[in-house]
Amino acid sequence: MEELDKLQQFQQKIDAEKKIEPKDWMPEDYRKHLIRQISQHAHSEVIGMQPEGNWITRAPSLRSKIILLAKIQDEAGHGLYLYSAAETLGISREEMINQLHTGKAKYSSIFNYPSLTWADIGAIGWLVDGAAIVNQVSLQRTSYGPYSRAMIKICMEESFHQRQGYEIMAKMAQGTPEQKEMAQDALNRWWWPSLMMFGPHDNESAHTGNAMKWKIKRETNDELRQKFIDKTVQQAEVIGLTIPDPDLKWNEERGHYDFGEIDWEEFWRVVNGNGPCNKKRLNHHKKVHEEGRWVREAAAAYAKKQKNKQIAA
Ligand code: BYC
Repeated sequence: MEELDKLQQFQQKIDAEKKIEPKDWMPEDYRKHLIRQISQHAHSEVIGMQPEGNWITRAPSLRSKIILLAKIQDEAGHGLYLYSAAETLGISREEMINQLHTGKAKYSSIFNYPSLTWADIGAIGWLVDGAAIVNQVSLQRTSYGPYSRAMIKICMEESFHQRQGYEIMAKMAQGTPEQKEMAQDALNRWWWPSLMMFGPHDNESAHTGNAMKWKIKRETNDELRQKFIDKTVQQAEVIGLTIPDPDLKWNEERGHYDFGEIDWEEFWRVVNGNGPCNKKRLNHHKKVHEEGRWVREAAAAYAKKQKNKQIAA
């Protein structure tokens, strides 16, 4: 009875749009659901640094190099906020990283595609960060306080990232025929994987039911995907690029763009570890994590020393 009362009060709080904070009572399934989603979100930010890092040394100007470096540093920061938000739910950073390394925790499918040309850096900023913004603006209203607050800060930085990418694409689309072709090729390769970032169709999405009930997610996968498409089609038109979907058409009645079917076989193949770069991304993370062990140990030893000094004083 007591548990039922607590559950009822919890749901009432959610329904009244009140935030759940770390020390509040919450059902175990809510806690687990959040740990899964927030930690996977954190892993995505950190793994997402790899395809972009590939171009730091080859950025075409000092200005573009500085901007790219700042953007990648932001992604690391986003990962850290999110790991901290997940830690408030009672899981350690070590355990989360372990789940990533053993394949128990996923990260966004999008980062398993290679960044082949400089235009890919444009496409990642424009489309991948653009999709992330649509998803994360919605998550600013998520029911868990620390996650919601992290999203507010992250979204401010993401909008700068999206512009960085769009600027690259706009410049290349207005450049030489070869540059325009490169921009179009990047759009062709990144368009469909960007749509996949929003996850499976609602009727195939195992977690959406609970996520909507608990207001962890405020809009469904399909609703967010549609928002992203509606917003992005015109941006492509403005810079003279063509979205690679012959079925893309404005639907006056629905007030939305209709679009072609996503290749769900490809989506699940990538999600399940068999995309073009899955093994490379994970192996790189494992290697660098191991190489950084001494830094973590040194930082922990220093913190302990400082604390002991403070106690002694
Ligand atoms: N990739 O029931 P569903 C960024 C999994 S990074 C891989 O619909 P849910 C950026 C899903 O986890 C952006 N896996 O799940 C960084 C579940 O498997 P598990 C990252 C996917 O959670 C650097 C299963 O499929 N953003 O911004 O209700 C540079 C069933 O799915 C994917 C976030 O993480 C996928 N695309 O909905 C640039 C946002 N889709 O967990 C940019 C936060 C689904 O049972 N996360 N799966 O093993 C979310 O909003 C939701 O978790 C999702 C999925 C919409 C992703």
